[in-house]
Amino acid sequence: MSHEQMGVRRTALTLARVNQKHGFDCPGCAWPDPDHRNAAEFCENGAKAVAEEATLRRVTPEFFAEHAIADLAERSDYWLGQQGRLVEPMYRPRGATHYEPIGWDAAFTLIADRLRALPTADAASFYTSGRTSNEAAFLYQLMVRRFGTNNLPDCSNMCHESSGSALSHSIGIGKGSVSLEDLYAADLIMVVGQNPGTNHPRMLSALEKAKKNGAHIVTINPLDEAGLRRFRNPQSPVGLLRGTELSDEFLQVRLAGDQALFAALAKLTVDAGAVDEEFVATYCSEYEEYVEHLGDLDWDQVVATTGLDRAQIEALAERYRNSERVIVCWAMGLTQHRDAVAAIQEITNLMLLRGNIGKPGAGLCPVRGHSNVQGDRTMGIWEKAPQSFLDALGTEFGFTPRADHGLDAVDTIRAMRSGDVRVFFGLGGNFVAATPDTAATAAAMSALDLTVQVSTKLNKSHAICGQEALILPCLGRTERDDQAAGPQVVSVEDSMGMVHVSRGRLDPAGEELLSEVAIVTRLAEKLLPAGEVDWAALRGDYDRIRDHIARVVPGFEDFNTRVQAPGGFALPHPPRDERVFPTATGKARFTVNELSGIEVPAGHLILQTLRSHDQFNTTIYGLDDRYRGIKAGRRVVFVNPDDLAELGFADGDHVDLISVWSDGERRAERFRVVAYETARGCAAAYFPETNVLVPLDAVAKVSNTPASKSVVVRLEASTASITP
Ligand SMILES: Nc1nc2c(c(=O)[nH]1)N[C@H]1C(S)=C(S)[C@@H](COP(=O)(O)OP(=O)(O)OC[C@H]3O[C@@H](n4cnc5c(=O)[nH]c(N)nc54)[C@H](O)[C@@H]3O)O[C@H]1N2
Ligand SMILES: Nc1nc2c(c(=O)[nH]1)N[C@H]1C(S)=C(S)[C@@H](COP(=O)(O)OP(=O)(O)OC[C@H]3O[C@@H](n4cnc5c(=O)[nH]c(N)nc54)[C@H](O)[C@@H]3O)O[C@H]1N2
Ligand SMILES: [Mo]
Repeated sequence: MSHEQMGVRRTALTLARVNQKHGFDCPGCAWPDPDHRNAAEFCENGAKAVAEEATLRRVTPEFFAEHAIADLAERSDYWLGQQGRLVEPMYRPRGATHYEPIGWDAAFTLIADRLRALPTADAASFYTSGRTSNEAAFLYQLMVRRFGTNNLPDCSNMCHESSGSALSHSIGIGKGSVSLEDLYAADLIMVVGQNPGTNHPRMLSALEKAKKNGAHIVTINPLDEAGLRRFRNPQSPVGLLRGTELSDEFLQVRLAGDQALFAALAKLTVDAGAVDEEFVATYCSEYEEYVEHLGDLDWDQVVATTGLDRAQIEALAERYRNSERVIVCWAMGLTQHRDAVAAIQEITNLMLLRGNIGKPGAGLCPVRGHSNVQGDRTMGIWEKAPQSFLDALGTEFGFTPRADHGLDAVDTIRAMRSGDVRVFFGLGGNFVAATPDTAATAAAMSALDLTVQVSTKLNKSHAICGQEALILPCLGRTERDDQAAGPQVVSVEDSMGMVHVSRGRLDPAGEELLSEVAIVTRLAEKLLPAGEVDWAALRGDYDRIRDHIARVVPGFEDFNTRVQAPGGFALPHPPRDERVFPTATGKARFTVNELSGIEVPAGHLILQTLRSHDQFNTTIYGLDDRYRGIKAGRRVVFVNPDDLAELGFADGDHVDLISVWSDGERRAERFRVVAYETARGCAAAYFPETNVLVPLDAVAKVSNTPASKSVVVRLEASTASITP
């Protein structure tokens, strides 16, 4: 596929430069690179992400003249992505049926005029997707805050927000506490609610090394995901290793059963007298309350909620207490549930019981998705940034940033719906397709006065757009970024808090393309009073942006020098580095959360919405899901064969999926049933197609993340004749 899109020579040149010392950071995922990089430290899915960006196809003004916006809105995400790279700024005037070309300067003037005409700065919301570089993100949030709002939703709100909420409370920092070296030194690694074979293929190499060093690997998932069981080295397209079983043990937990599972493991650890008393006494608070709460654990509820045997749980508890160094890794299988924050805090509780944090080979490892989603947060892309950050930003730039909280992703949709938000600006991403409740969100988006999308590729959010709309095409990470002071590099932060440079080398896809930094600074020049910030100087030389970052963000001192080091540098993490826990109690906090399962009426299933092997979020690379045996189709629903029999359906039937929620029913038509070994009572289907089923108000407590992995549905024989 890469060859077809990029041409053979370009493919070879491009792939050789992914994650190399003088190359660009892989846009595929946020998994870190080993110190001694393999000459071919890329993976099949990293290659697809690069090919998608380096494609030779172009979306030209002629294309937009040919295709009405209404026509584009009918196309699939797959078709839209296949059209190629966006190369010219495009504008939809109010009432127009088509996009037409517009000059950059006119585009920036138009956005600034519309923003300034709003009754309040809070009538605009500024979204970010996680590919944006540190430099662009920092300037973007500065511009937005200087404009006067904290409405800075980002893809994190739909992703690892639950991890951030849980960990900030419990250990005082919302980031994971392990490095790659820790993985190699662990005795026990639990991979919970994550499918690394597809979504973090380079993690498999790390797990393989950990296993060689003696780690025992346990996976906890409703699905027996292929990469973990039938591992092939992702470094090699054909697979160097044959048939290694990476995972030693598989616990087929029910959807949303993890909180109960980890509470049970904690209870068994306490009952066995295996608590690290010294660690708990020295570093933790609220232990007594927690142990008292564990005393009430109801085993019947645990078995019902997890779908696991008590004996299985006891065996894992024994393994846990006999392991000196334990790491728990997790991703969306934990974060996208109503009680996600509680489940992650339960994992933290278990880890605290035995001091599995702040020592080599142990710790908490939320595995981030987008390649710079963690860095964007560090740079202040956060609707509720801490006051210390706002103070430092204000001091550096001579203004007083607002201290109140802005809108996150879900609240942005609510505010669009109520008319309080009138302008949407997206720095990357595909808001309409990635967010829940597609019908409601699309209606809200279409009613806006203005939408602006800074993008590399065509997507649904260009087609389902505001009354006035702009598409601003930008450079991708693989491309050379020439500015006044010469070629520029940007920086990113991986999932383990390592910051390093990314240097694009390919010729830009079009002459008109601007970098994200250039787009933000040129808009800022039009929008904000002159003379406050020398935006042009920052645009000309990104070192100057990094000088500001060095003074504002803790851990970035001497940024320009340190980022040049091979492999970059590590950001401080007090719990990991020195067992310091900057929480409200000054200690690591045990947290009490009541167990409450999901109510599933008879005849219903819990549906999780997940990724196929052939997509990157809303970008669809192809229609197969090789690891799950699916060919040429995405409208499939995986259901346990026993559940199928009970419900009166069979493999190959076509069904509508109907989700039930307090405000009514939502329907997704015509999915092919696939009998599949998932946990009983659970089903799975791909997003974004199933986002129509996720109610806007079905969110995780505290984090407000859409609960897109626990949608209560029923199946109905499909009467729709054509596949939508
Ligand atoms: N190729 C590729 N790479 C990607 C992405 C991509 O789309 N394509 N997306 C990137 C992004 S933004 C992210 S956030 C990550 C996502 O990475 P993942 O979190 O691996 O992505 P999902 O496909 O959502 O898979 C969720 C996994 O959790 C399991 N699961 C679901 N619910 C539960 C539960 O209640 N309990 C447990 N224990 N398991 C559960 C599912 O069966 C599945 O294995 O990947 C990143 N990398
Ligand atoms: N039902 C359900 N919904 C989900 C999820 C789920 O598991 N289930 N997962 C959620 C998660 S974890 C996430 S992170 C979100 C993802 O939400 P988003 O980040 O909003 O979506 P993406 O599909 O990653 O965005 C793809 C678009 O980004 C643009 N793009 C790509 N590279 C660049 C770049 O370098 N610069 C710029 N400016 N634009 C670029 C392209 O135009 C492309 O079309 O979706 C969430 N939605
Ligand atoms: Mo994500």
